[in-house]
Amino acid sequence: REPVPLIAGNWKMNGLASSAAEAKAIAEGIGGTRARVAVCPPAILTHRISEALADSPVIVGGQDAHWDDAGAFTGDISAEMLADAGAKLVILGHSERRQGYRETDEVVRRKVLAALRAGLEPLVCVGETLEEHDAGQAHAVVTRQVRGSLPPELKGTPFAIGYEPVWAIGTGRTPTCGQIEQIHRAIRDTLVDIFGEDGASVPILYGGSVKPSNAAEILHTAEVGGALVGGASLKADEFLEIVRAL
Ligand code: G2H
Repeated sequence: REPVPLIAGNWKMNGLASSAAEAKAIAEGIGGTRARVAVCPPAILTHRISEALADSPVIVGGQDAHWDDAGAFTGDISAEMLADAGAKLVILGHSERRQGYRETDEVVRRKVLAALRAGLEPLVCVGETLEEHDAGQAHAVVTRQVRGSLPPELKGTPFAIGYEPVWAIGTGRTPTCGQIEQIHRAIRDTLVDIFGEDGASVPILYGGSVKPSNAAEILHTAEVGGALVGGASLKADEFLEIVRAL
């Protein structure tokens, strides 16, 4: 089975109540795409954006969730809370969490399990730093992250991978399509190795400075099953241009 492409907007720490209008504009503009389209607003907007997108095929996602279901974790949000507010998906292990909050593969793996308990589809991010890239370790780092972050319990349930080279995030620098294809193939081989045939239908998204001007070429690269879009997902018209580039 071919993966169904997924194009997800990661708003990061951007957006206020007024962004419900932006979400609506996205829903109104996606007609005809063969991709699944998701927006991942800050957690506090999950409910409001879900309401704005009710009756639309656009999926709402979280950007992170705790590994436990409930308890004394001041400031944290559980996967169940995201689901309760209308989310269907959750980004886990984004490099901004791995770097800024020292999340390890083990932490990400536990968060994936929490997402599964809550019925959320995990979108698990991996990617090498500039140092690792320059040292020729991209392949090794990324496959190690895939193995370490994905629990066997994922077998048979929908999930997606986001490959985001850290040096390409918000920097305007993007790898060549050849480089993207190479890493995506390594991720695919690892997924098939872990999950057998099921691994072949997992969408592998590219993320890192995807914008209208480079979207078509990236989205048409072999083994690219969609995009995780940050900065260019904040304005509906830019995000829609990316969706239409597929
Ligand atoms: C990578 C990406 C979205 P941007 O983090 O997750 O952000 O498109 O701004 O590089």
